[in-house]
Amino acid sequence: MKYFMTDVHGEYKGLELLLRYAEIDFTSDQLVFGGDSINRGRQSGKVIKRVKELTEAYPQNVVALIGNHEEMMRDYYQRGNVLWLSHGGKDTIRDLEKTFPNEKVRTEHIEWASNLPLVYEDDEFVYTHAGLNPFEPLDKQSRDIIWMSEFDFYSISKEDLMSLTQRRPVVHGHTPCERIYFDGSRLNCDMGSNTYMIEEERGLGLVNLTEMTYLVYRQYHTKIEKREIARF
Ligand SMILES: [Mn+2]
Repeated sequence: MKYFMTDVHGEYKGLELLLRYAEIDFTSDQLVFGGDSINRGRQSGKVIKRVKELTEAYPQNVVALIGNHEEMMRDYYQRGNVLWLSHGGKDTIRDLEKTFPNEKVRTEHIEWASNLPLVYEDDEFVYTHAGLNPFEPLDKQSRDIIWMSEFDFYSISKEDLMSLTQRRPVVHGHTPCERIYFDGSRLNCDMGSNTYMIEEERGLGLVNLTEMTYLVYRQYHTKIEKREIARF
């Protein structure tokens, strides 16, 4: 089975419950994280720790990508750009200090999360945080793609996108959506974890790309629902 999870945004409890509920076998199943593990939620440190552990324990089957929130953290530590502090960074710094009291261990985790790749591909799908530029080769995409708005990404013609990916659909997150739809070339899997203004609407999705179904953890009710991915 191939799984995808994105925009966890510090929702450690939901992450754990979904992984357990899905009974993922990390020795044979594949799991890709689409970035934005941190900020907004309370447990960014634990999410980074868990995702890092999984990628190191199962390097063939678990992959993590960078999102714009990790990019803001990267820009803060590498260049002193304070944008991150007003997007949840202040709380995340406190949480990282709590989760990793040892400074060396903390720095290791920050550097790991700051240096994740922009794109991952397998024989069926291409994975990225927010979008792709159809006019740059997949292995030479600019860092801007992790900020791409849903409007810009979905303005790209299906033909241009499919010619870039050699007919593989693009699996991504970044912009919260209420339901996961597959338009034949794109699949947005961000369900608004710790992001939607209305708490009842906040969800974290675990997408099964092999079955084209997904589990959604509703944060407010702390319960999991299973759904089919809609196609149009
Ligand atoms: Mn996000």
